[in-house]
Amino acid sequence: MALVSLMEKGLLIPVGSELAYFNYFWLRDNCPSSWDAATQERIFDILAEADDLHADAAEVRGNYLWVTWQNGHESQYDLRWLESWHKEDGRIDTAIRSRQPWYSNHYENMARFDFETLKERPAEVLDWAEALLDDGIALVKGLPNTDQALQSLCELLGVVRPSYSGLAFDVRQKIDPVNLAYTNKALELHTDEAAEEFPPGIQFLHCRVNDVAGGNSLFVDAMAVANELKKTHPDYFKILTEYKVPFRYTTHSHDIRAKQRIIEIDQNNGEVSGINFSQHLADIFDFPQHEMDVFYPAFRKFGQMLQDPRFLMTFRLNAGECIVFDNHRIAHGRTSFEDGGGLRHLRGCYVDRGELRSTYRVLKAKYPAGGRNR
Ligand SMILES: O=C(O)CCC(=O)C(=O)O
Ligand SMILES: [Fe+2]
Repeated sequence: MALVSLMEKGLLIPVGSELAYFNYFWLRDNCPSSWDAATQERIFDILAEADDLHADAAEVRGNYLWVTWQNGHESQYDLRWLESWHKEDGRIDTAIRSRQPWYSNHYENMARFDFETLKERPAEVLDWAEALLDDGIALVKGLPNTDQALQSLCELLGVVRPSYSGLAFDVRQKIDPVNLAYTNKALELHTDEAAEEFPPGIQFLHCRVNDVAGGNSLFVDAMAVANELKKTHPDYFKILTEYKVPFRYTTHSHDIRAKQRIIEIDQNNGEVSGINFSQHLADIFDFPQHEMDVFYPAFRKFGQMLQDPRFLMTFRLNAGECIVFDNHRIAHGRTSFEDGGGLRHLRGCYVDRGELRSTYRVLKAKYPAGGRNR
């Protein structure tokens, strides 16, 4: 029989060919009886336990570790469950996937979905969510020319999150525009709302009308660009992952400010998860002047690489299409369009990436094979 050794703050138990250590607070906190069956929330209070919480006895019986605590409570732990935590893969997250870089020729291969099918088939929503996790971008077709269509599409992924532009924003030429998007001017590659404390995650741009000459859409996989920068200029890459850069958005009634890293790293797997980039909204950099000597070359190089035709996907967004993309990972922009030559109207919304991942986990558990082969 496997021998369990009781130590001062935890116990040692053989797991395969190793001795695994488990802390007493952790074990007691995660006794199977700690969880409410209906809500799956913890109903046990570790704060109320003794400071010197320890097991009085512990032994392996069959496939379980039995622990008797000093107050008489008994816990049973599945040995396979303990082993997975010992190997540090106890909580599998299906939403942590490997991002696939893409380049200028991605338009043909971009994942495409149909609005009506998405509404009818949750497994198709899973594929859509997977494309957003892996590629950071997907095109949805067949949206009617209504505000509700966009709202309904967003709600298939999660709750619409407001931003300083409200619950949704209409991109069209306006009299007295508060930002460049509401003119016919070109929009440099950018990520939206870097001036917000938490810039929005998934962006939806529903093309309602597009009759103008010009106004083509620009998209770049900034992860692919940042990965390239890491290879060619590792020092620049490091600088852009460390410095926190001020962004600012002002209107008659706003003065929104936040500091962001230009390149963001996914703490789960070390991948580049996104960027914050907008020359329109970058505030006056406030580092000591000598640090500008190192910051500007890195910032300029990365910005120039974003514009490299190798990475730039350009296409025309048509009425009834909605481009959906990770606002952190994918930089976007548009070319200028002719003034007075027709109408161009896009309506935008955001859903946070946490909602996307949640939807993905739930659907992946229900439809492991997805809706079709991607
Ligand atoms: O007009 C477009 O195609 C994009 C608009 C945009 O990027 C924005 O409103 O931030
Ligand atoms: Fe934008």
